[in-house]
Amino acid sequence: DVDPVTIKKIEEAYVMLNGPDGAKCSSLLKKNLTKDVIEKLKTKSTKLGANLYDCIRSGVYCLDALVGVYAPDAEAYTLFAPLFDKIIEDYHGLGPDQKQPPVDLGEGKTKEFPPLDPKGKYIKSTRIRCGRSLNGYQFNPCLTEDNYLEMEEKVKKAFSEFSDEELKGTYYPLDGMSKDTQNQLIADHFLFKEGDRHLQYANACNFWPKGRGIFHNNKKTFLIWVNEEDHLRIISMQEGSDVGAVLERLIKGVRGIEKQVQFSRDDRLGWLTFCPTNLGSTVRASVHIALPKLSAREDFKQICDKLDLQLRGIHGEHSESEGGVYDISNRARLGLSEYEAVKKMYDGVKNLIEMEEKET
Ligand code: ADP
Ligand code: CIR
Repeated sequence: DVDPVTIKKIEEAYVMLNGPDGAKCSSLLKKNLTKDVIEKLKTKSTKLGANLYDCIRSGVYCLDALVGVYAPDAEAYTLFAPLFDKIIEDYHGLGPDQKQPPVDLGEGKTKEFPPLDPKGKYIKSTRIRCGRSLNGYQFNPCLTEDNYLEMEEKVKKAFSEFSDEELKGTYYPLDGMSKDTQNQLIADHFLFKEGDRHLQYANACNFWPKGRGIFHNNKKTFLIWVNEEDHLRIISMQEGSDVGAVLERLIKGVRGIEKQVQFSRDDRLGWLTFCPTNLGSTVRASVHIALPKLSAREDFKQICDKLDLQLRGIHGEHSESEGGVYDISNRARLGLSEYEAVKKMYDGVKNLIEMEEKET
């Protein structure tokens, strides 16, 4: 099924990752792409024609990847399970016999998350996002230009139907947006960055900027990214540390859009996303936070790891901290509900603040 040139590229990827060129690579792809996995999977392809090389291409080119794989289509998660399941287990801790629990967005429970830092000493802002894939459409590498344009039309229509005042807003297509506007939105943490290498090497940026864009309300507290890494990224964010308020708005948004559009869900993997790290609840709840004493400790990253928290830089994934401000979020998204994912971040960050206050 798979042509010999591609099979050779898969075999060469193994040699490269495990040779001198791959010495500095510590991705989950490198760890889990064993000879045995390659033998099992190298000749397989999905109904849409996606093969193992399509799944690993990003991690082969981006040796700084943490993970290094993407699913070109939904079938890839099952067809290439010997690779994806290992990576999913390493990243989320979801074992082969475990599955995503039912949806629990936290409705009626947002009062459990009062402001984490009421005096505003540490936390600058709070953001919760989730991802969704439109039913009937594949992931980025398998989408045509027409698919992108159709999907954009569908979701634009859905956005125009929001009835809640807080959610109402405007859709801004990337195609035709001035560079200044785009750069300002990126700098202010509202819009996805341009030219992500990991996505480009995954063939996820075809026909860019066609069909891509951002919807947001006036206050920029409710935003939706269209056709970047996932079909939709639904985002609620605001200054300060009121996690409950941010979650409340996200729930309203998710419920609002669900009335209009159907999303792809898998019984075991939950909401389907392009990257295996986002499966399940798809929730990344984060704060921008400065913890000067704690973050000066050599074991700061290990402290966060132990609390199942992920550290990112100030401009998101693969960026650096600036002025001592970090992006700290829940790490796992699969195997726990949306509510539990937010709670992981909430309890973990609460813990970090207590530790900061005890440091001398
Ligand atoms: P994602 O969260 O969608 O996985 P990124 O890590 O690239 O993607 O972050 C996207 C943008 O969201 C970046 O500009 C990042 O700085 C911003 N961001 C993340 N968390 C917060 C937060 N708590 N407050 C403000 N901006 C945030
Ligand atoms: C990587 O492997 O680094 C990128 N493909 C992004 C992976 C998801 N991000 C993450 O867990 N921080």
